[in-house]
Amino acid sequence: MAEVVVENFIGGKFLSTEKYLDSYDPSTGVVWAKIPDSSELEVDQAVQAARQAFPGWSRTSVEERSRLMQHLADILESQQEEFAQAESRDQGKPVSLATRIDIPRMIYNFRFFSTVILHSTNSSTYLDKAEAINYTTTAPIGVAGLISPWNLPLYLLTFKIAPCIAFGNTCVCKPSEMTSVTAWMLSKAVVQAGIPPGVINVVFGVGPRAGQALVQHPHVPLISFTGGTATAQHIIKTSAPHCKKLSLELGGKNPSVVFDDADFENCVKTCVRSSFTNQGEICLCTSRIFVQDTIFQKFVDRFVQETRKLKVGAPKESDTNMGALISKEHLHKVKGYVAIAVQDGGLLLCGEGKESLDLKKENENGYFMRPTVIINVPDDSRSMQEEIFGPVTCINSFKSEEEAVQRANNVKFGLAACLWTSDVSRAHRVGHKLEAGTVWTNCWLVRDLNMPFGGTKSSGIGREGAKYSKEFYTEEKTICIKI
Ligand code: TXE
Repeated sequence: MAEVVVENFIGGKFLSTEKYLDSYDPSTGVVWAKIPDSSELEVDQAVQAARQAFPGWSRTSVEERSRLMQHLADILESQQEEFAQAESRDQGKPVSLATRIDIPRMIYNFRFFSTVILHSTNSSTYLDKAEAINYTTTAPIGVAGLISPWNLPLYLLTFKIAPCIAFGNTCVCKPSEMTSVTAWMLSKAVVQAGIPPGVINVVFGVGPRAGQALVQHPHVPLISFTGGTATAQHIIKTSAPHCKKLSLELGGKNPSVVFDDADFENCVKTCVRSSFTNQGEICLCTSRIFVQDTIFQKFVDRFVQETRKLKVGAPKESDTNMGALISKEHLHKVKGYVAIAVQDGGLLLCGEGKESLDLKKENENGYFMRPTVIINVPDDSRSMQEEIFGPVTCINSFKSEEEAVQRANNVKFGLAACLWTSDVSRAHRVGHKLEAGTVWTNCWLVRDLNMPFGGTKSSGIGREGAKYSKEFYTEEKTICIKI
């Protein structure tokens, strides 16, 4: 019997559906929630509710929108513990990680964008020869379709909802069917905060049905999507007839480039964290490490030593470093990439196939694997080219800076990269050459929402963050007046 039965949130009301999906607790393999299996009917109901709410919401003052978002953040802050527990049950991540990262970031997303709109300005110019002034106005666009993935469920969904409603749009959200419970909990907080009915709507279900209905709905002019590149390609194709505005935040195959003048201990520990946080299920995680040959063996030895210290087990235990992967199918996919890396010539040093798991009885049917380190995998191996999206890192050595840059860039992705050196000139020089939307130097996952966030190449289209979200979630117009 499922502990939780999720309902669609449409026009401020919680509505049941005829059909439901099972949602599993990844740490036990047991069904813990039932999720609505919505069709285009429910999606259309949600779009109509969002359309009805749009005129009122778009005319609401920025001060009032900001106040309501801050009030929502206050309510979420008072419920952090419940959200962290539910996020962990849904996604398999350690409760400690949800408590430290996911839930505070959800709250920060609302607080940050609620203040951005209070200081937003537009541009103007004066043409002296024509004796004319030009100025721009920005207006919200309408109903946004917000489609989010399972790895950071609330972190990424609210990174869409917050700017969307802050700039005066309304939205229909479609969270991943594998992690829907906390979006339903968020909906209850939205009601408590007094955000008008229809401003935020949440429809649950599988991508090809509910998600697809949103992508193809004629009255949803913009789609913000985070997920796999293959799905994004399908969304581009099927939304094309409506010329929709798209923001696509996709996968990565992120390199870390380590020179022999790096701050060694900090570098090793941060590379372990960037490889295995959230079971490696973050688009910004490191999955390829290139180490200068002069320190390669020293680095590998320390990296494996630190990796072996990670505790894999029950997400609710405070000393758990790595929880369960999202699903049985995903665990199988990730293990498949380990086999490919070894078949292609890589040397397995620790993790899957090397060390056994030490799980409690209740977790024996969970989707766990040990963090895995493989060295000397050829660059053209599928495990070095494709996004694994799990706790697997491949480490290779390089001789020259040119070789490191060429190999780090030798993938179709370009989301993020890390660079480790104490040489300031090299930090700038190599940072400019790495093909990535974000390059972290001597750090990882330091995020400033004022700065553009998004990938190059097959890692996505568009940028999100303060002014960049304003560009996506509003339409700019130029008014020219003859003096
Ligand atoms: O993504 P999907 P998944 C990558 C990662 C992962 C792969 C697949 O490599 O292994 O994507 O993950 C909805 N029309 N990332 O399965 O399938 C779906 O219901 C409309 C990187 O989670 O793309 C879910 O809500 N919507 C990424 C969302 O799209 C559709 C984070 C993502 O599902 C749809 C997650 C359709 N036809 C995965 N099909 C990152 N950059 O963080 C599916 N969906």
